[in-house]
Amino acid sequence: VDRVLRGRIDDRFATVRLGGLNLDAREARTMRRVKILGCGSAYHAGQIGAQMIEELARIPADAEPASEFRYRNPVVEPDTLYIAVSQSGETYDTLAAVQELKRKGARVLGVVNVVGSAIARETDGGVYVHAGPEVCVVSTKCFTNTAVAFALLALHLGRIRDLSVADGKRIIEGLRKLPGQIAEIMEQEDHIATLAKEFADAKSMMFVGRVRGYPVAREASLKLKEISYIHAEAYPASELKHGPLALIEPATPTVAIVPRDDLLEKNRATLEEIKARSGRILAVAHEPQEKADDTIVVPRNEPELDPVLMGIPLQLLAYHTALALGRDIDKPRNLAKSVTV
Ligand code: F1P
Repeated sequence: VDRVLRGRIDDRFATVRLGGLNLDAREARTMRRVKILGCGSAYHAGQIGAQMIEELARIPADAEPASEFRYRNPVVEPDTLYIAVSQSGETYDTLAAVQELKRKGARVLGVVNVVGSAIARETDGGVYVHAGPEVCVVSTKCFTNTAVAFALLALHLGRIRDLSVADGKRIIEGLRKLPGQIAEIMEQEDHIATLAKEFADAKSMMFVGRVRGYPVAREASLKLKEISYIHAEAYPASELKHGPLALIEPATPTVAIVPRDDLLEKNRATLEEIKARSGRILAVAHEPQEKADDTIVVPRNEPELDPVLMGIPLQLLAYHTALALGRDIDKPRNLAKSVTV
């Protein structure tokens, strides 16, 4: 944890690194709020991060699209820690939000992939996520790595604020298991590709997830939209009954992200509500779901790390759906490597 957070992960980047958190223990103890800003996948990774910070460090935290934040004359508070998230480090909306916050005297950290990028240079500190230098328009590895960086950050803040050492150990052990578990998920690629062929005919798809599953649902629906151009909606599972259930019908498949064992009954009820409307269901869960037509089974880890693992099969689902439709995945329409306007 310390190695990553102090920016010492790779000395090759010595001159351009964000330099670690740059946050002393007193600041970390008195901080009252964390606000995370980013666009697209970076925003969704920020939503995961906000949940982790609330859960593991017990600091109120939320995420907001940077593209909206800067147009609404936000209240900037001195005891709020702002964190900008960006794969490219060049996204204009996120950079502009950082600059605006700095003008107002806020402390802004970055969670960034591209070394030496504009956001990395403008922030007061932060971490690189080291998701690789490959030029890829659609963020995938970076989304996963950013979620891991937030788990480390949440642990670090929790530790400074004297929260449970047992939690820290539990999460660190969970993080160690991730590479092997990700390999297990990748072994299901053929199964996921078969499912994707079935979904390629859909005009519209619904993604639902409860609590930790919700940012994953949002990200999965964005991936599908970005590269397959299939219309997709994402809803928090508990919001379905407030209107969107009307959209469920046989021609609109639903992907339900249902990891939490403690919410098993609620999740089952959601699946039943969808099934009652003859909607086809693909569940992403730790064990096969009786009410679903298919389940992608994701290995069990610590519950806080579920979003890290559950996003991966759905990135693969979007990829194979786009492939089945003959889309140019590396050059999706209307999407640039970094959105600079
Ligand atoms: C933000 C973003 C990506 C998306 C696409 C367009 O980029 O919305 O999430 O996949 O590349 O830009 P970034 O700030 O994370 O580089």
